[in-house]
Amino acid sequence: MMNESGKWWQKSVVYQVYPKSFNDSNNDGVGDLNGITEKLSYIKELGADIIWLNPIYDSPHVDNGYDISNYRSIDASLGTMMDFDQLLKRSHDLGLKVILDLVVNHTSDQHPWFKESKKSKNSSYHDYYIWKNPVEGHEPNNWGSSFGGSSWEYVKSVGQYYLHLFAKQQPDLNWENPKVRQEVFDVMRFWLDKGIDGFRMDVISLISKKPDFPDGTIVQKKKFGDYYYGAANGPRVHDYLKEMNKEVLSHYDVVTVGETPHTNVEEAVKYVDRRRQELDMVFHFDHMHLDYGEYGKFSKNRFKLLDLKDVLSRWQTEMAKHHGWNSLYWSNHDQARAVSRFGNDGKYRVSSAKMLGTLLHMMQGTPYIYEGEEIGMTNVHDAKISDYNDLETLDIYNRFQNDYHLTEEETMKAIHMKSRDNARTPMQWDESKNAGFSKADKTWLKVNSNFRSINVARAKDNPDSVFYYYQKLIQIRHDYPIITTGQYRLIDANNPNVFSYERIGNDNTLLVICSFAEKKIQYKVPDDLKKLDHKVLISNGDQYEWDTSGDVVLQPYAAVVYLIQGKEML
Ligand code: TEU
Repeated sequence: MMNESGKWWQKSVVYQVYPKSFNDSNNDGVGDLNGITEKLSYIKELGADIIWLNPIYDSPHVDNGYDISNYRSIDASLGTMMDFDQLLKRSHDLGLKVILDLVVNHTSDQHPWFKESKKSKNSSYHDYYIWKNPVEGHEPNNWGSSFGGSSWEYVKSVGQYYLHLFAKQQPDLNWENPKVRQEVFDVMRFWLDKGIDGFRMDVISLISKKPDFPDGTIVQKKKFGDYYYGAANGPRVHDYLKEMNKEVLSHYDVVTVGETPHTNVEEAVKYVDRRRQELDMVFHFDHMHLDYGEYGKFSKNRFKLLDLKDVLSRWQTEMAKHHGWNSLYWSNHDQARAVSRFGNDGKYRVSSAKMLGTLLHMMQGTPYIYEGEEIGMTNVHDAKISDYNDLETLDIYNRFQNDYHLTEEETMKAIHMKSRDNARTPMQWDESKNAGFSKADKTWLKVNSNFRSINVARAKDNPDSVFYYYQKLIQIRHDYPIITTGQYRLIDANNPNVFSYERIGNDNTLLVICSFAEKKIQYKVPDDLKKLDHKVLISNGDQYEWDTSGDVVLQPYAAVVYLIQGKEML
C-alpha cells in the first residue's frame, strides 16, 4: 500500500475538454476558449480537479490541432492569448488546475521550422526533421502512416523523403538533433512559466526511431508495414525524457501524462517508475485493443469481459509493484463513446454509464472523464459519411470501399461504432438549437440527434442522472483515501458477468461489484467478507443487501461499492 499523503495529482480527477466541441461563445459554430471559461463552474460543480485541454495552438487543423504551426500562439478560431490567460486565471481562482496537450513528435508542415527545413539540404533547419534518401528510387522503408498511405513523402526540390507517422501535413521532428530538444524544452517553459499545471504528451512513445528504420510487418489487410517496431519505445526515448525532466519538469510542481501507443505494462513502467524521474503517468491502449479485429480498430467486435478484467487488473498490479501510477480512462477524443462501446447505449444507458464510472473510479490511479461521459453521451448512430470531419474516418471509408470492397452498410456500421467523431460531436448542454452549444446556423460537426433526451440541463433536473452519480463518485474519491491508496485485488476472476475487486487498506476494505449482464444475476460475496460490518458507499440501483450466505441479487448493469470494516491487510 502506498503512503497516504501522495501527490496532488494522485488524488485528483481529470476532466478532458475538446475545445472545438465544448462551448461556442461567439457563435461561429466552433467551440472556443471563452466558451470553456463560461463553463468552468460546471466542471467545478462536477467536482473534477484538473482540466486537460486538447491542442489550442495555431494550426491549419488538418488533424484538429494536432498539426501545430506555432507553439506559442492560440489558434484564432479558439480565441486569443488574453482569453487563455483569463481561462487559466479563472480556473485557478476556482481551484481547478489546467494541463495542455504537448504535441512534439511532429509539427504541422506549415510550421516555419518545416518550411525552412524543406528549402534545401543545407538549410540550418533541415535536420529538425527526419529526411532520408530514396532507396533504389523508392521510399526508405515500408512504413504506412496512421491516416493512410506511406509514411514517407518525397520532396523533389530536396531529393529526399521526410517521415510522417501521421498525415503528410504532420512531419516528424528529429529528436536526435539536440537543437530540436532545446526548442521543445523552451516551448514547455513558455507555458509552464505562464502557470499551467502540466502536460499531456501526444504519442510520446514514438519520438525515438530505431536508427536503421527497419521495415514493419504488414498486418490486418493493410498495404503498408507497421511502424511501431521501428518507432515505439525506441532506443533513446528514455534518455530524452530524463533530459526533459531534468531540464524542465523537475523545476515545476506539475503533472505529466504521456500518451504511449504500442506500450505494454512492462515497457510502461519504464516511463513512470517514479525513481526513474521521467513521467508521472501514461495512457496505454491495452483495453482499447480488446475489440480490434481483422480491420484493426474499425472492426465490429465487442470486447470480452474476461479479457477486460485481465488487462485492467494487470495494469493495477504491475503499476503498484513497480512504483508507477495508472491513468484510468474509458474514452477520449480518439475513441468511441464509453457507454456505446463498453456498456449499452439503449435500454440500459443510464445504469451502464454509472456502472462503467464506478468500475473505473474505484481503481487505483487518476481517472480521466471525457466531456459528455458524465451525462452518458453516446455514439452517433445515424450519420452519413458526408457528416464526418475526421481524417482517420475518411481514410477508413475509402479503404473499406476501394481496397477491401466492403458494402456501404458494413463500412458505415464500423464507422458508427468506432469513428473518432463519435466523441467529437458538440457537447449537449440543453434541448435548444444545437444542443445549446452554439447559436450558429451550422456547427463544425453535427450535434448528435439524441440531444433532446441526453443533455446537461436534463441531467441536472434529475437526481438519478449519470451527472449526479459521477459527482458522487468524485466526492467519495476525495473523501476516502483508500480509493487512492488501497491495494487492488481482483476477485472472482472467472465470473463471465461480473467484474469485482477489492481495495484493501489498513483497517478497512472496499468491495466493488460491477455487473455487465443484461439480466438479473446472483452474486456471492467472498466468504472472508460476508460476515463483516459493511455499508454501501454508492450504488446505481438497489442497496444490494446480501443474505446470510453472502448472496446478493444484481440488477442489469448493477454497480455497488461497499466499505467493509475490519478486514486485515494481506
Ligand atoms: O493519437 C495517437 C494515436 O496513437 C492515434 O493513432 C490514435 O490511436 C488514433 O487516433 C486511434 O484511432 C494522438 C492524438 O490523440 C490524435 O488525436 C492525433 O490524431 C494523433 O496523436 C496525431 O497527433
